[in-house]
Amino acid sequence: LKIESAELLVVRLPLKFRFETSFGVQTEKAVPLLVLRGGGLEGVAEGTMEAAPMYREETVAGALGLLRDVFLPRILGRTFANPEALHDALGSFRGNRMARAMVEMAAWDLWARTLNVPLGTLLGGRKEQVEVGVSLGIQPDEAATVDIVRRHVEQGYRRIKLKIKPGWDVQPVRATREAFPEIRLTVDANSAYTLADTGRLQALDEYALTYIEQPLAWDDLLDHAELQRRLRTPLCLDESVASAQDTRKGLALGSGGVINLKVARVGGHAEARRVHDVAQAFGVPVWCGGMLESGVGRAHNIHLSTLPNFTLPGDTSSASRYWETDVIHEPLEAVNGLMTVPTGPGTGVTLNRDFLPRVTELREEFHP
Ligand code: OSB
Ligand code: MG
Repeated sequence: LKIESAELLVVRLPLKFRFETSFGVQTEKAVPLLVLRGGGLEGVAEGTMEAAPMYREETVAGALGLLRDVFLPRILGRTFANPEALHDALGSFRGNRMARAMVEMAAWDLWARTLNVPLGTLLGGRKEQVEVGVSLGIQPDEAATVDIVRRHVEQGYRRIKLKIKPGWDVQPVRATREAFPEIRLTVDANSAYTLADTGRLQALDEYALTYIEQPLAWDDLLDHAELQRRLRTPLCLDESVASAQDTRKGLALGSGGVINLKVARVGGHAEARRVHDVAQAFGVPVWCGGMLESGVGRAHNIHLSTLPNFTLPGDTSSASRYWETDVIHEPLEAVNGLMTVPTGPGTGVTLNRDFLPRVTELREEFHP
């Protein structure tokens, strides 16, 4: 695994829908992409950090600075035994897992292409298709909620996740459950509640939710454990799990019964696999979360989801839901709630170099 050169891009894509969560409203996405080149091949990864540190502490600007000044200089021109060895070269740095994941995930893609195998196979996955659900933003009222749920149920999505926030929680859940008594339904609060809201969250126990995702603070496992004791519905941890160690601590404390596993949030594929394994040892299912990724990040997510303990539908819905034109050539479309895993080497997807210049706002080349 020789890293001969690198390319860093930031592209800006308009979202096809207005995505409202307890954080605020999103209508477009700045997508950082990292290309690592070696042996006539290239590996590509996507940064999932956002412009502002709302979800976790990382930002696009912070990641670009670190890649330029700290991470890329450590790996350019060097040869590594495998992607894990490359990641170890960044192993003495603290935090910034999404930024480090860009390097790690691009290295996995490059390595899988070098070995001429699909990334999922290299990671130890076996599925040819993965089950997917959909994450729906906050709607203006109950009728609009039921409407958008209906459209996605009709498209075959295997789980509906509704974003909630204090003051808009029981209402959309009750309306959706009354209209669709049988669907697999979940909610995601993106850390908008505190233990003082216990009553409001207990009210959700009536609606047979598969889980309640990240109700409490992004960095808090202890209060989630207390809340879990007060609820029948399993809690699903998202923001508050950044590593396999966090997973162990959270599950040992009883902070939840499900893990939303986002590969970039935990620092890349190797750590994601460790999170997957720790959860499995606790008898806890994982599912693959999303961050409104372009096709590059989406393809990485799909490959990771082929591991056996991904037993609940992920958030990796059809790319065409999000974008008029994606940054890759290949369509990533779910049919009847099943996403087919790309079969080519690596992620199996390739950058659309004709389209990219139209949406690129930053492009830098790096050499040893
Ligand atoms: O909490 O899972 C989340 C999007 C951006 C940031 C955080 C989250 C999300 C989503 C969307 O829920 C998932 C997707 O469709 O990619
Ligand atoms: Mg979430």
